[in-house]
Amino acid sequence: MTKPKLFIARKLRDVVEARAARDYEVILNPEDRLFSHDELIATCRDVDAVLPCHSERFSADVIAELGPRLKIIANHSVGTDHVDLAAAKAAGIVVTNTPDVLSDATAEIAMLCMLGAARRGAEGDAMIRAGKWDFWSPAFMVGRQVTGKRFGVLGMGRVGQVTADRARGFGMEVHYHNRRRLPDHLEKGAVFHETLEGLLAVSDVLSLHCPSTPQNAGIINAATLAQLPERAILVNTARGGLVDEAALVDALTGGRLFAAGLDVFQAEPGGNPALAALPNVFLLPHIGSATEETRDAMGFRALDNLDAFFAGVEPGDRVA
Ligand code: 8YV
Repeated sequence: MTKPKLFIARKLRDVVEARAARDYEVILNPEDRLFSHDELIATCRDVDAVLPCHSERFSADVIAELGPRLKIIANHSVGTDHVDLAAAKAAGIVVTNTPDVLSDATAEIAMLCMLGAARRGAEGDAMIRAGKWDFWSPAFMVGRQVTGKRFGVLGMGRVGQVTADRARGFGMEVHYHNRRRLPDHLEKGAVFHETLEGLLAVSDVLSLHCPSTPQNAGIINAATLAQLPERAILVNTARGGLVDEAALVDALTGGRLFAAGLDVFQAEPGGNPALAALPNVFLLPHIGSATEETRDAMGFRALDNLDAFFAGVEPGDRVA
């Protein structure tokens, strides 16, 4: 039987690529570079399946060019905002994602962002590396303690719930806003706020875990930042598009916010130079799921979805 032809859009872990090569005729991207719009179309037109990351944008105009051969986009990501799901559905292309397996890794990065922001991790690291640590006093580099503070979760899905568990481990009181209230066994005593405003008012730390949809674009902006408690901390490990970065810069420079811990940006790769210029921002380059364990699990999960599809079974993680 001929193997389906699969384009693996970015470099994956060797074990994942080896399993893929066993069951598929694999096209790799050995230089691991971001394909242009035209290259993506040309490559995907000639395969039965593609396994992309969040970096490959399958907009409606890309999907319109893909022709009859491509049958499935098996994402190596939980987020699917890089794929126009309606266009894929209309074109008869199945779309899957990789939920659950990255929740722990992303929750760890959210804690790193929170602590890096609260305890001035970036500032301290930069000072020593620059050879500028020439002073110490009890008044030096004083941050904010998170223990006993209120941890606000915007979007209490899988990642939000695991992140809330980690925050509980730091003795924080969990609050959340979500489309629906969770059942008791998932809520675990967290305080549900029916409105975003209700959550903002109590979030000493606000951590974003909602999907990036057109409705959520810029949901954290000058008006919403102004509703946080004085000197709150913003953590974003979800998507850069959720935050109006110019408003965030203003809130951080004006002292309205104490600090921010950010793993995602509107412009990636690269980030935002105005944010990078501020001492009270802890920055990471979109590495929420970047652990050996999680990257293996994500790769295998994407291959499980492909295997199911080509065996004529409904993939477990179908989103369109
Ligand atoms: C990835 C992500 O880093 O899952 C997501 O939505 O943003 C990240 O986990 C990425 O897409 C890895 O392929």
